[in-house]
Amino acid sequence: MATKKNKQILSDKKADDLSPDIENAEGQFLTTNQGLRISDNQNSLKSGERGATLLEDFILREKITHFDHERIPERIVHARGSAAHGYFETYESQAHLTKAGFLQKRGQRTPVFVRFSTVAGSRGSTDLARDVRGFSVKFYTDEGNYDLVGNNMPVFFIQDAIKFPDLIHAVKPEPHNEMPQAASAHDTFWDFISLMPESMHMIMWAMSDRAIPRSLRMMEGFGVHTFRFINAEGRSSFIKFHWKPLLGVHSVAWDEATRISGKDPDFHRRDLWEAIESGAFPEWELGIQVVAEKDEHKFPFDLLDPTKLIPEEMVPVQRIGKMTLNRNPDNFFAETEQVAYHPGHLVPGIDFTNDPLLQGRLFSYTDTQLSRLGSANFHEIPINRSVNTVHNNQRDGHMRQQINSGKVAYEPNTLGGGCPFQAGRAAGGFSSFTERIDAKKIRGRSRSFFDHFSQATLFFNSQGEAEKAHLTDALRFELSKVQVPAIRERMVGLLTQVDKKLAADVADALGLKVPAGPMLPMNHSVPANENPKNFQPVKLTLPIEASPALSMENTRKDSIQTRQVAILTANGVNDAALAKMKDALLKAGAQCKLIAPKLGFIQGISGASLPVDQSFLIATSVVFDAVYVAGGEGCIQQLIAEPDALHFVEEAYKHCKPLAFEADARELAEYTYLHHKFDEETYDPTADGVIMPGKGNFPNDFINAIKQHRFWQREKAGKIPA
Ligand code: HDE
Repeated sequence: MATKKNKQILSDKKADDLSPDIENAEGQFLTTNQGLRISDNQNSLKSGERGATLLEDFILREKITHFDHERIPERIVHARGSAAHGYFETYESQAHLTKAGFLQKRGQRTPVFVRFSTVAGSRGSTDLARDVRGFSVKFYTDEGNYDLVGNNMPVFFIQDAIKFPDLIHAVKPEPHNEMPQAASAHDTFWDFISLMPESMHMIMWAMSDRAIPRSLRMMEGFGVHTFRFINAEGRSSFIKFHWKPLLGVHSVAWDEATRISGKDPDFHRRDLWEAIESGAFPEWELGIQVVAEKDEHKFPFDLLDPTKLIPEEMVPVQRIGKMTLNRNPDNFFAETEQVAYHPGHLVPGIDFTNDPLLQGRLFSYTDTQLSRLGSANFHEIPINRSVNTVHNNQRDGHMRQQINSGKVAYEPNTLGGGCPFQAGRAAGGFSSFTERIDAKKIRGRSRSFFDHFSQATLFFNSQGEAEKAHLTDALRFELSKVQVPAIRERMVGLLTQVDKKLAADVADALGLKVPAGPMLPMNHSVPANENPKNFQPVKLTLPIEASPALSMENTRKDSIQTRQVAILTANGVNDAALAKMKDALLKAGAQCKLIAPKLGFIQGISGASLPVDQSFLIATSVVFDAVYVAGGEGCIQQLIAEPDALHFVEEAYKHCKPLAFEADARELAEYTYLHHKFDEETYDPTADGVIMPGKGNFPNDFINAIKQHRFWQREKAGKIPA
């Protein structure tokens, strides 16, 4: 039961609800950690003006000692992350499926803290690495914390937790020289993968554009494993969790990702922070796929196998609530760095399955907190505290915060009136689903885990033309970085089982012949007691050949909310036309930046002076979604004389972004690669996302183009020099 105080916390979610120790130093004196006021924070205590520093200087020693201990170990995986506070609101009661308290009533709100992350890189690595993204949600429910610790891809590389250290050792920088940082494009990763056919489905996802999201706000989230919902009658249903972003699912181009990594390695972190600061709160709907207990075996794949998804066309996703992120953390370390997620943080009504990857995770997360946060009391750190008050007989330990009164720290007891006492089911006590188990103790896997390719093929077949091309290019890129030819050959061998053309296209770039099939031996990927030399690819038939839900081309494209538009301009700009375009963009929810040769102000032809947001010295097209080139004779001539402006336009075009030119700005386009666009009589500017004033409504045409996100068809026209 939530206490009165905590109920209040749940109902009014103010900035300091979950972090009661927030400091307000306004008007306060500087003190030591013991509260002593400090009179001089500029000079250490010395024996005379030019003398040595005295050991006695306890103020200096306290300050430096604390500084020396400022760091804690970064996460072994998912070290680089960004987080935000918000709330989850339930759409309709899910009582028929689960007794979880936070899913019982329409409109019920639960505070959340969400951390997004990359997996492979260190804490300071770039946001735009090709990688899986972590998507961890802590629900502060009044029955205790519930953590949904998922990823932005619905499957995983391996089937059994015992392979996780191997996978991570393979993808991390190589141990002899600590290279490369935050990249899978190196020998050890592909050596491992080429021996692990079970990874092929996940490899398709990791090589797709899902691995380079446009924004953390524009990616899906998945619980990955199959979980259970348990209702009040004790009935269990299998559940797959989905987070669906209301802004749609969008990615950047790979070339763009590499450039963003140089121009703004904090691109995703900044984007999340700025969206929340500007009041454009990111939103996701929580979706569930529900499979009745009796239907567990009706699929041509195993629900316990984390390398498989349930296609949405087979089991539709029901949307049961919405999450809104509306507050940035006050302190990165205290919140984002110290938050401790754990798939084993459960509430009544939600339970695990026997997925062998999930089972291993249940051990790992507490263990890792002990080494990172350094104490069994990590649950007392403000960001990790349950809003439901904790009562138990666990005591003491490093940095204990709670002061337990009385002499009773055991149960059963009479001296404490028997308290705290067990909560039966009726009182909201957790009880595990009573799954029947009657089995031999073995080290092995079910035969139903041995189809490694059918869903990899399903994913590939479901991709649009541009998506397939990007995936193929990603494999070519990654495998070209591999130094050992045998690893490349083994990978092409595995790809033959996914798609023959994919294998041939990748082999071509690597200068290889396509082998007939996978090369042997295939490590442990055969059922127990069978010789790895006998590995035979298993490929089951799925009832569908493609799943449109797996293609980003079918994502929603109905909004330009928070899209960043670069307005290229200079003195002599047609400010009336600029204002018309800018107003329309802002009204539709986009954000605009004025970019000019110099900082300060530019003069419009009507005499208005406009403040410049960025000069070409720091501006870069790769952090924008679209470009508008303003008009005005003087403005255009200055931009034509500015090589960075011409590069800006070409680069945005290369990355398939929408561009709009005022009528007289077309002259600038003549100086760029785009010149040929306007030469062709048949050219239809709107189809290619290059917009000029014409018959339609100019700002509207541009807005519609931005909604499309990218015009990947430009890539087919050949390489664009930018
Ligand atoms: Fe994790 N994982 N993981 N993982 N994981 C960690 O826990 C681990 C797996 C995921 O934002 C660690 O607190 C094992 C799958 C996310 O703080 C560690 C296995 C999925 C985060 C750990 C897996 C995830 C982590 C490191 C295989 C998607 C970031 C720091 C059995 C469903 C959480 C920490 C955050 C973090 C172990 C596999 C998601 C070492 C052993 C599958 C999003 O405990």
